Amino acid sequence: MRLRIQGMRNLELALEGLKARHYICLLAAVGLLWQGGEAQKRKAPEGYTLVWSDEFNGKNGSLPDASKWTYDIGGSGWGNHELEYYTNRPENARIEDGNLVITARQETYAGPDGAKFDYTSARLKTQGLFSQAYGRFEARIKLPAGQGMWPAFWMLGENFGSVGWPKCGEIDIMENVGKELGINHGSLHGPSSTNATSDLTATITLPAGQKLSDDFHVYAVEWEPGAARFYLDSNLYATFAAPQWPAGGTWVFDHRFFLILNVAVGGDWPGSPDATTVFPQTMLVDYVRVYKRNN
Ligand SMILES: [Ca+2]
Repeated sequence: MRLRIQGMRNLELALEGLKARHYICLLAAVGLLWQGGEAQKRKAPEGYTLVWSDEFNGKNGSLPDASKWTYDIGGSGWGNHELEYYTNRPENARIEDGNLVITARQETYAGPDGAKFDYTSARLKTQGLFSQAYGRFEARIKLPAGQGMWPAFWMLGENFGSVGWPKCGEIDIMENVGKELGINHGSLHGPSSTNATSDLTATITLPAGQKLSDDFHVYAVEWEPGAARFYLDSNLYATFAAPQWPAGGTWVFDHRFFLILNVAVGGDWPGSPDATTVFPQTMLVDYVRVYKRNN
């Protein structure tokens, strides 16, 4: 902000007697100044170097960057009896005011086989476009709210297509069920010889009844060989290490993972929306940034 005010004063002073060409040059210079401020805000956490990001700063109404994101499309229930049909329409995922906006809508929507759904939403992923083993993965997100909402920022092993779930591994950086307005869940899921999955999971609750849907928060995991640390903003709330992994399970967190952002509606965990649920609901994502640890 300081840079911008300085820039505006310089602009006013310099405007007197300048021709349009000079004015445009000056605007470009102010732009550079302001970008400098943005770059400073984007400074990597200590010990890390930024390797991939999407700031979602494209034109209002535009689709997410196709070089970075692809979609899961359909209404299979996604293994959890979810109620939504995921589309790649701008009505369900678009850029608005510097954010990716994923919108869960209540509407009648027919899939290609004619099956009808009561809700639509979107599920974006970097599968086939970007994946990484280890590092810091973070997103600044303002959550939707309400019974039946199930927003998530998470990752699956890149080998999902060949070995399937849960052998590929799952890292959940942000998961929230809309009836728990102030609670974020961070989890690791893997295969098990004795149960359906092997898991470690933890929660962090905002103080004083605050809601995750009231404001943006930074959800992050710092992942390295044999360990993953989970953060909400600057609060470290869980450290999961390979030696803690449940008996019968396998630590499957030593290969590349890709990113997923979605808002599910309904399903086994959150339960269905009810009369209290307000539609549409939006998840706003200001940015997703991935860092590598400096060694
Ligand atoms: Ca942004």
